[in-house]
Amino acid sequence: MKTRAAVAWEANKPLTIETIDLEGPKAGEVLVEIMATGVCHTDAYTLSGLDSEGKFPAILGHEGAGIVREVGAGVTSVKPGDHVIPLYTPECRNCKTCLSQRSNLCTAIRGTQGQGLMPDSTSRFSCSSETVFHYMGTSTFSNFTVLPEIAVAKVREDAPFDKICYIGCGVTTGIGAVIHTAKVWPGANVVVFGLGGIGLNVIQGARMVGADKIIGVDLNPSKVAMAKKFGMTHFVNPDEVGRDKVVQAIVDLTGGGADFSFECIGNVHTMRQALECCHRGWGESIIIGVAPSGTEISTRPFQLVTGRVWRGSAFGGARGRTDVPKIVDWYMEGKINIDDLITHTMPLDEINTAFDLMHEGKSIRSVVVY
Ligand code: NAD
Ligand code: AHE
Ligand code: ZN
Repeated sequence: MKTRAAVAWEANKPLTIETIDLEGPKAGEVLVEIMATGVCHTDAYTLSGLDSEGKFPAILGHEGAGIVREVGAGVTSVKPGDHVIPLYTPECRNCKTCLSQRSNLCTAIRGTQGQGLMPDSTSRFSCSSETVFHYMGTSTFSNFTVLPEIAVAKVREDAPFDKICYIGCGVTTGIGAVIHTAKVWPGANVVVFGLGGIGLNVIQGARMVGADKIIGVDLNPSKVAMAKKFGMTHFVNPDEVGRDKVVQAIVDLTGGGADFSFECIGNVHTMRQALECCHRGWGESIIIGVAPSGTEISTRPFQLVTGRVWRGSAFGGARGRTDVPKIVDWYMEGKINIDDLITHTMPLDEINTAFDLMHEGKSIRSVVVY
């Protein structure tokens, strides 16, 4: 079939809207009509050329919601008409990792996904006979996309696509990192580096679990009002306190250091600060931000010897097919706020504006509605 998609032909070039060819679903796969997709900083990261797995030409996008239109042979868990959220972290429930119940990082299709291909090592997308690669197994910047059955979460049908698409990455990543990865306890002091589409969901998650102080760190003071609305109690602007004094400012604010910190920027310098502002003996720092390939984190080993813990979180530690429908329910029950974080909505033709707004620090989340 033909479908409209925003194609990334090469790094650092605007996406162009094309009519492309899409092959139908093979065994174990489903065809999904994407109704809406968010634009996450990770899409911009890959478009920047700094992602070691970035392949071009590709159809980016990993924060979508849509409707199953066709299923391939053997598909049993969804049917045409079902509403779904694509999962860049699938849940096969059969691999060593899924069976371990210790991690959400399902390995069933991770190898081909990182190569921009479907599990049979081919692409379903092409444009004028040229292969176009998939991205994160989802490619939600295409109106229609093909996904493995294990990479869709079936969700309730009364939930609005233009809001729940954000659960496909940012909402789940931020709230999940608090509840699944860090297991933040009531009364904990929490620090959030980066008050963007992810960090604000960490703040919302921290407030949900009853954190005490929730300290935000960002260079952009225009993020403060929204962060306060979601639960931030204190703000640290590195340009005001001095970039080399951020750790001390947080240690002072928390009476010794944070119980938990979350790095939601993707910068190895702030990752170090996030670790070092944690409380001696037990403070845990969770890396969420994706740093450019080739960069490395560093700290004095003494920081770890004295009890600080460095951890990471992908997709908030959430098991997609199990946890995503529950987060949709939380939204529909008014337990979490998504609407206020979606600051911009646009048609596919204007998708490059979403990247511009992100780089200019003017948006939290932009959502493309097909
Ligand atoms: P965003 O652009 O919306 O927000 C980033 C924020 O960081 C902005 O508010 C910006 O002002 C702030 N910032 C930038 N440099 C800073 C600095 N040096 N000091 C303080 N603040 C600074 O991005 P986002 O969509 O929230 O994504 C954040 C990061 O999380 C990205 O690296 C993204 O790739 C990553 N991410 C990871 C996962 C995961 O599963 N681990 C999921 C989604 C996104
Ligand atoms: N290809 C990148 C990896 C980027 C990365 O870490 N991605 C996160 C999700 S970001 C969503 O916005 C993730 O899920 N990681 C686990 C995994 O298996 O990729 C690079 O830098 O090489
Ligand atoms: Zn993302």
